Amino acid sequence: MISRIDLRGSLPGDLRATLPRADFDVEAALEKVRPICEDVRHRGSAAVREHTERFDGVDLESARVPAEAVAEALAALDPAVRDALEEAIRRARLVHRDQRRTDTTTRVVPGGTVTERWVPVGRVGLYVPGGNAVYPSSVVMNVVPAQEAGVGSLAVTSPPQKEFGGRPHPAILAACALLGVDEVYAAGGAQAVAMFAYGTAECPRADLVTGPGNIYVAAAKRLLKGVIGIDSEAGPTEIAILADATADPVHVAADLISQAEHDVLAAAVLVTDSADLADAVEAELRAQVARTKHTERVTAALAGRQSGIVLVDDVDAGLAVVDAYAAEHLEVQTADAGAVAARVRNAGAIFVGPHAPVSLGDYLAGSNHVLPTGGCACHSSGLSVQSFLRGIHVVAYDRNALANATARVVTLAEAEDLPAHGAALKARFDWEIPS
Ligand code: HSO
Ligand code: ZN
Repeated sequence: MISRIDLRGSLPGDLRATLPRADFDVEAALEKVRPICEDVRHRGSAAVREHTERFDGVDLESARVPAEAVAEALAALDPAVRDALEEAIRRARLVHRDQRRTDTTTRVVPGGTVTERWVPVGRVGLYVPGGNAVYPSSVVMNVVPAQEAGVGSLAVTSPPQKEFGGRPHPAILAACALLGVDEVYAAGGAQAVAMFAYGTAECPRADLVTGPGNIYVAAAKRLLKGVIGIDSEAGPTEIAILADATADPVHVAADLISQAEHDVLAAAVLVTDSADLADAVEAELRAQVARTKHTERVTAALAGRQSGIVLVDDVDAGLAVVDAYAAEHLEVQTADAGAVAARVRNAGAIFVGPHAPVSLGDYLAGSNHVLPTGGCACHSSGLSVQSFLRGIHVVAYDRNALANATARVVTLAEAEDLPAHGAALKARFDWEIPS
């Protein structure tokens, strides 16, 4: 059902290579998406339409979802789902509002200042996946930070669904309407990313594209990065749980299954110093997997090479393992979980103690669920207000301050054999300019 990796004794030198990870070969998908992106670049909407027909099986005269259809989806939304989404939005806004940055001005020398001015990206394209599940919660997680950052122009795209007349799932449209977003497109895969990157007759180009997607979306992001800004490539979801003998195996198993439910490539990793807990969790997995709705998908994810139970000597060794793994989501279910969690260096998000399962964060904790996967948590953060801002340095020096800097600038410019750099300063003070 789930493999075991026994790291008791001593930890291997290259810990990261020992740990399970999904086969998510973005590089291999690049060649497939390249012609699609090129086609959208040259033929715009007509290319988006053709690739949509080819991959999603629907022929759409226009990828743009009419604004009335977005509003109608909200009117038809189940009131309980509406209530839950509204509360998710409210909590996410609280957290993301607090992330807003204020400009800072540093007086470097008398008469010389550098201000860091935080400016929102002008236009953002937000990708909401289709696939195995429907993700109105991902609409919330993308739109809320963008709005709190002050992004002026927001467009959402999501793959068209045959059973909904070629539009994205109504719950996605309804979530857009709840958030006040009425520019929505029915496009998925590489063609949607290219649509944002190059712009088409019906969709103006965007400066940045964010949001998770499948391997083709990740490949298109890698290919078009530079033409358009990206958040991260986002691979299959991951949960790691660092647990000791105090953890409840019923909870641990349920949480592993909760993320395994996303995808056959989803990763569920338990790191523990308790062989008894490992046994109890395995027994629980067997029992709970049999009862869960998406049994096949979950079984495949748990049995995949990306999942496993890692046995370690103690919590310290467990911390070394979870840091090397750098999970998208890390739960800490140990004695004194807060103190243990505080020592973690690498994770997309950390869930502390018995009452903070990842599913809470997926929907309602207020935290963001668009997080770095595939070990990228050792260098990247999840989506936040910061993802939608640029810090612009504004340099203001008066004549005196510049005069005082000139000799050193000239020295450094000459050291780099770039004398015209120095000359630009000298010209302001009638110093001799070399010919
Ligand atoms: N666990 C996913 C997000 C999600 N879960 C959406 C349910 N809906 C990646 O963080
Ligand atoms: Zn999830």
